[in-house]
Amino acid sequence: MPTELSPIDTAKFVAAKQACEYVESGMKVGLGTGSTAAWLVQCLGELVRDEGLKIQGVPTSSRTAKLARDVGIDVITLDEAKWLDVTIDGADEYDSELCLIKGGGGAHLQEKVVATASDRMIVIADASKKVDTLGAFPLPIEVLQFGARTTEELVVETLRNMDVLGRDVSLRMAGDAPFITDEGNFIFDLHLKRIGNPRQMSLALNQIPGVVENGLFIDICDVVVVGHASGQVDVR
Ligand code: ABF
Repeated sequence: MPTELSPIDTAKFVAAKQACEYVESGMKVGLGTGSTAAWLVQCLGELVRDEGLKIQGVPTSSRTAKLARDVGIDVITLDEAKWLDVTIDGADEYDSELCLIKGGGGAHLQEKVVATASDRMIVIADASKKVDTLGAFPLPIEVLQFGARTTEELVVETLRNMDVLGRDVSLRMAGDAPFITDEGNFIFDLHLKRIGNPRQMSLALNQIPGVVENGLFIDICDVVVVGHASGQVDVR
């Protein structure tokens, strides 16, 4: 383990390290985005360099692609891979049914495409990501720039009919300008506080034409590897 890690980084690191157990030589591996996934990419890079692990990695963002190349992982596109053995990624929240909120890092569209094209999705997280009910973390939705204000109106209208506690919608910013995803889209963050029915919410949002994809992952995650500041790891 790297020396002098903060408690939160210790938790993320041990989860990432443990998740490397799901990776074997010859596999095509989806590489997530975010600070926990960055530890995973570092750990896999070490295995490639020091232990002769041979994998092909499909990154879920331009950030992860750069990091993976920097640590010596053979990077290919999803179209080159076609199908993956496993994807390992972080999450913003997970519940007891392994439903997730993702997209705090702005990459949930590629993350969902890659995870859905994988035999297994392993989430790596520190213990703070576990919730009884999803929704305290704002739910990101990626939307087309074209007609974004109209899409926002339709989202607000849709939320009126849903089982949620909050209904605020905000355009994600990067400084003074809107945040732009790798696909050239905007992100709205939905401050819902509590999502009573994540499945219904996901379907309703994705029916709005300007919505490209929402950050709810339902029936996609197979395992959550939870790291603790003590160095202990649980698998759920
Ligand atoms: C990605 O990174 C995202 O989907 C999620 O938003 C975020 C988790 O970040 P971190 O690992 O930094 O907490 O997995």
